[in-house]
Amino acid sequence: MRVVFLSDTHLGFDLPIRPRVQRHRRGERFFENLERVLDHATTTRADLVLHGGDLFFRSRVPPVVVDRVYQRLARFAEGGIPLGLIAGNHERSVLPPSLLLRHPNIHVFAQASTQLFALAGGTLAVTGVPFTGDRARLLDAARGAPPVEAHAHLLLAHEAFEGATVGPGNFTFRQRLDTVPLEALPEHFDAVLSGHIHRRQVLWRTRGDGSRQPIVFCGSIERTSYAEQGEPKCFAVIELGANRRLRFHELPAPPLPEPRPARYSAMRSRISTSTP
Ligand SMILES: [Mn+2]
Repeated sequence: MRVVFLSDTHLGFDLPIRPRVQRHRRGERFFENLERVLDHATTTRADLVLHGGDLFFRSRVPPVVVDRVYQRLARFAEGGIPLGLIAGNHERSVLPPSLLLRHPNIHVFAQASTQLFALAGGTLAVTGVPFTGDRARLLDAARGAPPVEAHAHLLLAHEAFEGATVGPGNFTFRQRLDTVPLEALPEHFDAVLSGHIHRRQVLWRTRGDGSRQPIVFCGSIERTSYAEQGEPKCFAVIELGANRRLRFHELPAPPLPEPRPARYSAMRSRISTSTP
């Protein structure tokens, strides 16, 4: 079973419908990298694609952007590869509704729930939990998932987990109410796949029997801020079954342009002219 995992696509970011200021816009780059991930899934005949939330850049998205994204996802699903989605914090835990999401190959985890996917390599149970921002709620949802017979089990989430790092100063999430402690995770999940953390990384939790459970963050598909400047942007491919493997695939993401000095000097002259 081969699962393509992408997250934090933030579609619609820097893509104004009627721009008031003419400048270089980065919005199309996010769509281009989404295209690259879907192409990879199609050409390698992946068994399943999972999206870890923050599909869009915010909760109220222009309908033209919603339609563009959902039409693309429906066209992908038409190719026969199932697609599972959860909402992130940027969607305030709910994806904008649309008839396009009713495609039989698209599964939205609208609430915390478990979906069984019958794939060529076996059955895969995915427990999807939309963004909670609350470690107790996430753990309740993950633990409360009814036991399902399957060849493999995945937890799909959009949260911060203990030990995850972000930003140039390597800020580390620890002991916060919105941060999930690894040792409390149910042990039966073969892997946890999570969005939310924009830096790609893997955390490892050691189970009671000594085996290791990966918590995989594939990261965002493009830079959303300077905090992501030095990082590779990726999606992940997870192989389950006899040969387990995890691989990150890098996406093109040129460094963000440095802030223009012109703005700085304009600011300085404004200060000096306002001085009596
Ligand atoms: Mn995000």
